[in-house]
Amino acid sequence: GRKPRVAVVFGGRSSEHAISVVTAGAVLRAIDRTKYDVLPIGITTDGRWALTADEPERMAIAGRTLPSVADLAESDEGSVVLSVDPANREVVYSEPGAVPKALGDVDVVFPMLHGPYGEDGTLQGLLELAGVPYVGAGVLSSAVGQDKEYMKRVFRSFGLPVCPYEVIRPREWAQDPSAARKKIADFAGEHGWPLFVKPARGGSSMGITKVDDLSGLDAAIEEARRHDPKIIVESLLTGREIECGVLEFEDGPRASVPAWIPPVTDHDFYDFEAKYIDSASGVVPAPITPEQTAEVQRLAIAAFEAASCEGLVRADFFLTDDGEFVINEINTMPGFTPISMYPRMWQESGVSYPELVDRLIQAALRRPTGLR
Ligand code: G1L
Repeated sequence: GRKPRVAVVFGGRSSEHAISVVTAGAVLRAIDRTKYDVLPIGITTDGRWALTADEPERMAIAGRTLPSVADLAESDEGSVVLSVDPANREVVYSEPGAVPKALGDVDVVFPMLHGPYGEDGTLQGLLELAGVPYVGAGVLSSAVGQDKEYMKRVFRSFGLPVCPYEVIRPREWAQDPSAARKKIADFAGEHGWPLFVKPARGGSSMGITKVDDLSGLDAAIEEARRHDPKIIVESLLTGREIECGVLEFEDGPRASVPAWIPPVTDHDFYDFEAKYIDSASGVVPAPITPEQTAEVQRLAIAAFEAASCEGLVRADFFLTDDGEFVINEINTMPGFTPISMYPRMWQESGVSYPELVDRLIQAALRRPTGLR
């Protein structure tokens, strides 16, 4: 029969636009063209959907130039609008004001967008409405994975160990900042300084400040609130950062060989660039005992199940100095270039990058649409 058609959706209205383009290039290169047809669909930084050339070699960093969908768009204007017709799952293409023309069916979408409107469940909801299967996390797990508060609530309710935290909601800060300040001071009194002040939602590490005492608190809250009006305060855990990949196989989720992320010297913590670009610094397999490996793999699969994940997740932990694992967060759309931690952990577990991409597409194709 005909080959399944995979639409790779990438770019988007995010500061990580170029990372998404580079990663989509690697995925396009890895997809087995004897098995699948591909339809690359870019989203420009101003939110327009555009068909792009199937030319992964143009989707790399060239000298000092970052790739962008605007440069790849096949339309001169870059003003192509795409939608999926729910009646027949057909991708519809139209210049604004022109008669839409059909591009043919799409069997599965590979979403590769960072942050709001891509990673948070909204694109996943659009695809649910259209009845098109897609790779990776669904609406609920995507949304849980984007909200550090609800992530902790879900993990805690499933018996997973989480670090102490406190939340300042938008209205609390707007109506009584001194009460909010006191809440955090009391938290520090109980759990000690320093604290991390973070935007509660949004995947990247931007807007995060380490605070050593009360004098730095207001500036850190204001900085986090520039990214998200809801903020979360967490106590600093001393110990080692350990990550573990989970991948859905035919018979259910399996955990990868874990990795150790050594502390970075020139950054205060494992930040944005470190996460996506310098991930070569991660050590795979993590230098931990076989018992600790088994334990973190068990916890990673438990986190995947607790958040009702599908396809894949990267689960990030602290291994405290007293030998206890604490789950820090899950990432439903982890860094995904061939040198990123998630693909490297699976490589070390015997799953190559092309096999990983194929397994994700197969898992999406197996999945029923609608309630599951
Ligand atoms: F679809 C998957 F497999 F779930 C998937 C999608 C996107 C995994 C990883 C990613 N990652 C990215 O798109 C990105 C890190 C390049 C930007 Cl969010």
